[in-house]
Amino acid sequence: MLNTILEQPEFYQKNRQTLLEQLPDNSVVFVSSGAEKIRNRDVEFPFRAQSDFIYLTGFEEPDSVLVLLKTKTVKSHLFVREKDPEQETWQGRRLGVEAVPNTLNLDYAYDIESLDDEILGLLDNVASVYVSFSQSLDFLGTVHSWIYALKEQGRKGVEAPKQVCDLDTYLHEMRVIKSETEIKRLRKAATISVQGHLAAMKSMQSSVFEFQVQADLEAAFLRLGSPRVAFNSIVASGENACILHYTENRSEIKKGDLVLVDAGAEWQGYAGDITTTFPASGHFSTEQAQLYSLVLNAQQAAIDVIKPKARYDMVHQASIKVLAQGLLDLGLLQGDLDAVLKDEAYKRFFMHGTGHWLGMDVHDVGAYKQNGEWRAFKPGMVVTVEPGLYISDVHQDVDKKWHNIGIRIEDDILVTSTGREVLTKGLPRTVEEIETWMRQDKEQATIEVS
Ligand SMILES: [Mn+2]
Repeated sequence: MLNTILEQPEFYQKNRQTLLEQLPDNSVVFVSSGAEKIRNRDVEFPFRAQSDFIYLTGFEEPDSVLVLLKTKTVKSHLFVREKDPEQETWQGRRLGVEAVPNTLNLDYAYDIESLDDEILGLLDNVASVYVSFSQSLDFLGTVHSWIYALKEQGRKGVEAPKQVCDLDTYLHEMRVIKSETEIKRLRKAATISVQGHLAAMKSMQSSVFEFQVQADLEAAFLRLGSPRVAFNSIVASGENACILHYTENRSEIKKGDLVLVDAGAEWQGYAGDITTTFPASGHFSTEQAQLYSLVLNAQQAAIDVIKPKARYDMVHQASIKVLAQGLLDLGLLQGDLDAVLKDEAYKRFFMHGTGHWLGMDVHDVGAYKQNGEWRAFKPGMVVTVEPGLYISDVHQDVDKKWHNIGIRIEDDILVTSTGREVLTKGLPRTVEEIETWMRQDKEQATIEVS
């Protein structure tokens, strides 16, 4: 039983076909799965193949290279690690060369060890090479070394490729618009992520430290079958929540703290991405509640603008407008709304964007602007909406009662033909809903225990 093969090989076959249809004749595509990385001594980081590679193969082993050739015919070639009983006993099962064609619906397979030799034969008379310009320089260097080797053979009549093109232009544009299969997977990743966040809130009954909340959050992901987190979980209490990518998760949670959890599960290669912010005690202070409700209003205003043909930047515009007005109303900013928006004074408390594409990568690929214009939404696009406010002792001029409050609220939104669908449904979101949920949950838990 191999765990490195994803479901529905036909989905990946379709992706390869759609990609090649867009490329000119006499083209070749190279996509690498990536290599394992040493963490320390002989311990490796958990391996996760590059998303482009998974998108075209449904396969997750390291040291694999996909070669798609579009000449007179269209052929797919995959280089993988050969089977090796001894290595597999120590390191884990491998698919092996022989099983590739039938298992992954690919035409030819080879041992990765023979890559440099085989590739030169495949590249003869190919005019254009397509490779991701956002992939590691190591791989781009390897591709260049093949072209160089072919050029060396020019006197023997070998014709080397004449241009290297950015595969991202085609492949990442495909990945921006999600198919039905992808939407199902994103929905599942969202559902598991919601369950993890509920577990994190419930965890407050028995947790003293951030890492204990993380344990319950990620336990829920794993229990529901997610093989890994989509990105390193953030469990940030009090002032830590003002560090946007805080992942240490080591602090003791104080009773009056807000706890910010930004985490998502992965499902069949697709990411969930949710942020919840809730009071450790189950009860918001006045200032926490005021800021929280403001962020929630901003999020709702931002979500409301998402529909086909709305421009991407309208989401951010809607959220900063609500946040800026709210900060003025609370006396945290001075002046009038137009001035605050124009000179971006709100950036002191809200310094990031309101969202990003979501897909196989949590910050998914795809252009945000086209020809200098923010692009318009289309059905099948998936974005996160995640306004926030962060006030800490960095803001010395701000009354201390606002300090150490970091709030972010994030959901995953699918653009549909008629508007939008929130994929991450099922979380208590308003101040009242959260307080009620945490109180009820405590009561239920007490009943369970007794
Ligand atoms: Mn996000």
